[in-house]
Amino acid sequence: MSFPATLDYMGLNKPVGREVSIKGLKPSEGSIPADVKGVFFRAVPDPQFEPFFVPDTALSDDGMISRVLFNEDGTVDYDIKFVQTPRWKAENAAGKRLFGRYRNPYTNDPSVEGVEGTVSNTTPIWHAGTLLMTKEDGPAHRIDPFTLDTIGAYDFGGVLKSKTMTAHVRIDPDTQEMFVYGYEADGLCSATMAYWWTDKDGKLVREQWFEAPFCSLVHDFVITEHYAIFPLQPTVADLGIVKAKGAHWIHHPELEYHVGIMPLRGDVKDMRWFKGPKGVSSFHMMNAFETPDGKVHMDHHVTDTIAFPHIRADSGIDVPPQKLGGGFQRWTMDMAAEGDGIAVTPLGPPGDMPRIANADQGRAYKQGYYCSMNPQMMGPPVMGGVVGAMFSALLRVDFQTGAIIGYNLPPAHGMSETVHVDASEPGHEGWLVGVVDHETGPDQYEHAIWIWNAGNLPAGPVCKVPIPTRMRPQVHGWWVPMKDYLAAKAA
Ligand code: V55
Ligand code: FE
Repeated sequence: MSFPATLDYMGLNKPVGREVSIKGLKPSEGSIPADVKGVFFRAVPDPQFEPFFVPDTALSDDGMISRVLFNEDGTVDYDIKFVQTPRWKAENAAGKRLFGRYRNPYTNDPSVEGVEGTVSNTTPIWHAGTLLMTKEDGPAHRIDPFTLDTIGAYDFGGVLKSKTMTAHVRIDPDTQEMFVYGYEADGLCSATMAYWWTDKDGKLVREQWFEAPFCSLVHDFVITEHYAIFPLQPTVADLGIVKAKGAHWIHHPELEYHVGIMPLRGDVKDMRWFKGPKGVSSFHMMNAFETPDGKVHMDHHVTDTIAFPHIRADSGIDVPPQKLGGGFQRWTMDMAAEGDGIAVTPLGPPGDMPRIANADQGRAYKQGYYCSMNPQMMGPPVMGGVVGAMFSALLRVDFQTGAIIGYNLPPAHGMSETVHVDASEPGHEGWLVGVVDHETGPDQYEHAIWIWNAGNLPAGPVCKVPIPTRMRPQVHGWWVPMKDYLAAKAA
């Protein structure tokens, strides 16, 4: 197969496409903390076949579900399999790519008309013993957590009406209810959004639809104790453009970032829309919380314009990656006052892939973690991943002191998003577990799982477990403690 010579398919992003199973791995340095027993599920995009619409984007690569199992005996097992979506099956049977441009059915091979086109490549979600692979443009696909085989599209027991489900859900730490949404809920480029939640057992409680101010790329959302918050970046889908075989997303520098806020278990008719700065973008929210003065605060990673180079190109926005401004920001919306303004407070340097302890979801919190770039990097970043460059630093934000300190990866190292693992020891912040890639030579990579003490990142990793196979960069991950994993097995 010959993939195009673009960053989407070169270097670390070179397609691997191999299902592997490796058992009994051991640390090369340090030892695995006793708290780290369970499963690190990872979503890894990897294309089966080369695209015929060029340039394509890594966002369209087929989803693979990867499992890093931290066994009771201190060994680690590594497995990865393709998510067998209808699209994967159709293309596998044809022996070639049939779907064209990113989320543009008008560029597909006619043989796949009506075939679901999602690749489920973004986040593995675990709730109530059910494992899902998700992507925001279609239904989730249910995965057997033990065989990693695909069970099929998931519609919450036949009741969900939305045609799409986000890759970013939120789980209330007190009730274990799962809060979910979908955009383009009733069809391509529609501004209709769906919002639903389930009880702790995964049973859908209520699904509602509402009209958003525009069809936005709503990649993540966030909850507080009493509110659901929908962040609509000014990145817009237009059916006319898509029908003309154009881009799904056009970023609009003149349009305000909109934030919709409604009661968490309430009615969509009570949605209130706030307006932030024009033309800015953000994909991931670290957290949100309320203060007694009636304000809602949302912490997220903002860029001055859209972070994806292909969307900038399609939107006629000429900003090279190194000129992309932005930072970690707190946006505050006043629910006790009239008006639609948003107050912006800078919190820290640019980055992405925020993580918090599950118990802090939606509550005032003391610390959070995210990936960033090493400011003293010697040499270029390791190229790879969906935006083209891997992260090279892991930061801890202390919200009480405002201090942000962390750990810089050595030169020629890059990392994907971590997962947070709780500690049993009271007062211990827990652990961060992630994959680190080392570029050992031109087109040569070594990969390992690294584990950090979340409360002491500058000390460096406490443990490294080499994974002796070529790994493609991950998007998001999910941690499942061993007792939850085994309970699902018994079910
Ligand atoms: C993102 C990722 C996607 C996607 C849309 O990280 C946005 C943002 C991996 O797929 O389809
Ligand atoms: Fe995401």
